[in-house]
Amino acid sequence: MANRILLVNGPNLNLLGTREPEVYGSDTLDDIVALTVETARVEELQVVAMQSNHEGEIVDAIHSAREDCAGIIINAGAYTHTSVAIRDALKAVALPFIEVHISNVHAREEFRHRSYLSDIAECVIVGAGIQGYEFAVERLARVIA
Ligand code: CA2
Repeated sequence: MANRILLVNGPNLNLLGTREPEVYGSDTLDDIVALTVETARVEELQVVAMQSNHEGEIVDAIHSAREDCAGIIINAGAYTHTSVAIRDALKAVALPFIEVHISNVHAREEFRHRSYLSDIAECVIVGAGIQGYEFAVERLARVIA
């Protein structure tokens, strides 16, 4: 459907707001979903939000988006740096997607500098905190218009 987008949050992002506030801030996953839904509402878009700690569930959600979504916003968490399966799923459904990271992964450990998703993403937003999800909705709205 042209006015629906999938929001994917990957492993451990359900713990946001409970630990490591110096890295990820004090906002929770619920805050991220609320911000994304509200930003999308202004753009006349609906959000299907999912979070999973399991790679295969994320792959399944991406496959499902092919039926009823026009684009995807994904913070794949640590799977960003490891998952050929999530990359292949995103490539297979061929929907425009935006990769978001709350922290500036490039200012962190070397292993976080590599992304299996970035080169096939429509755009990549890192280090803007949860505002990155707001930017992502605004950008995706333009891309799928
Ligand atoms: O900066 C991001 O958004 C990340 O995708 C977050 C992932 C990390 O593996 C990526 O390299 C960058 C990790 C999310 C873990 O979140 C936690 C929240 C509270 C306590 C512990 C972890």
